[in-house]
Amino acid sequence: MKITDAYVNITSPGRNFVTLKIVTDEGIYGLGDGTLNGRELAVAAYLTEHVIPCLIGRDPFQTEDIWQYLYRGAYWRRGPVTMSAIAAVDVALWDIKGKALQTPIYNLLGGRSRESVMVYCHAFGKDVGAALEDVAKHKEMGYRAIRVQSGVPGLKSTYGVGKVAGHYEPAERGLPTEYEWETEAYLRSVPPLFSKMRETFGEELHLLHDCHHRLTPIEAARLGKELEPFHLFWIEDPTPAELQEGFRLIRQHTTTPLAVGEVFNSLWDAHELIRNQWIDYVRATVVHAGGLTHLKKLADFAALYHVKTGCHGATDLSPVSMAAALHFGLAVHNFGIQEHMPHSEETDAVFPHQYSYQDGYMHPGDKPGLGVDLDEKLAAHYEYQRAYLPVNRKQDGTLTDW
Ligand code: KDG
Ligand code: MG
Repeated sequence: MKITDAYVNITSPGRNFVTLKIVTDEGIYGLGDGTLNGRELAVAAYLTEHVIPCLIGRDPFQTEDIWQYLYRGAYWRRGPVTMSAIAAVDVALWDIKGKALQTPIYNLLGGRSRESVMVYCHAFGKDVGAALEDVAKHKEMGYRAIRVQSGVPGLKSTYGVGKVAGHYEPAERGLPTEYEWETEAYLRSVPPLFSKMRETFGEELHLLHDCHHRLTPIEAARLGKELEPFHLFWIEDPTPAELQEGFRLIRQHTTTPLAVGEVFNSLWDAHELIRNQWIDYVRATVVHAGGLTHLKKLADFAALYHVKTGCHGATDLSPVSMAAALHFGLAVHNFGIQEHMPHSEETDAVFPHQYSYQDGYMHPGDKPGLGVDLDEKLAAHYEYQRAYLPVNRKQDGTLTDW
């Protein structure tokens, strides 16, 4: 089998998605997601200008060699644009492989290690009362694990809390929105939020929280310690992880489990975190971390150190990535949990898919390959719209992590 053509589709059914389609001489095609929120066209150009010309004529079964060719062969390594482009190619090739062999991708990654994949959803509210209502609603929908974010008294906006109830989409059209931040107010607000959650919902429900890179290690240590009585499943991205050693300090002070890595692009971003057992869950995703070929290596490395997966699954990852994540989650032994932020109806219509949700668990379906398609005609109705993630400033005007 040979690759005869490949092209990038950019569509915006409510939000932007970049999809790579790779076509072969046997008529089988594969899809890969290359969406990088707020920087979509950089990945599209990287693919169109630099990657696609190198793919034509290659054997799509050579996932390892093509991965190495695009990674090592480029000389310039890593970074979100490069690694998302490589991921798009890699996932599309696995899709082709599965279709050619008439088997779902999870069978090519080791087969089923479980019946289905536990997912966590997002609940939020402008205050504790509204967050309680939203958690109750999601519990009713069958979720066993719920991420909880709430507004911070004194701040006009904060990460994870939508302007309207029930809907949160961080990227906004136009130039970046500015959010406001004050660490002390945030740190004061989180423990009472989770105290109320436990008091209301008991111990069984898994509760998660995303700090979204906003704390220093010692502030994160304080938060982790104060949350210990409420037995969280994890706190996520407590501090920016460029300095992997920062997690040593957090770890020395708290038994609250730590998850990190939605912005990671490779195993090397998590190498020290895993090797030193400073984290419990690694959140790197199939799209931003070089595809299934690389993520499988990362997961296998993490398994040696009792670190589990907890892959990113926000709506800026297209249904193509969601399907890939579910095949991966069904197969890898050290699966922990998968994030699930359901896509809009418009997005689901553009990407018809086999995966399904039931009672807090998801399944990728048993169709050969990924089990996702792209309706190109429908996609053409939704033109790309420039959008950005917000930026964040402290109350004195200093730019800080969003
Ligand atoms: O594009 C940025 C989002 O994917 C991110 O803000 C979502 O932190 C996030 C999460 O945990 O889903
Ligand atoms: Mg996050």
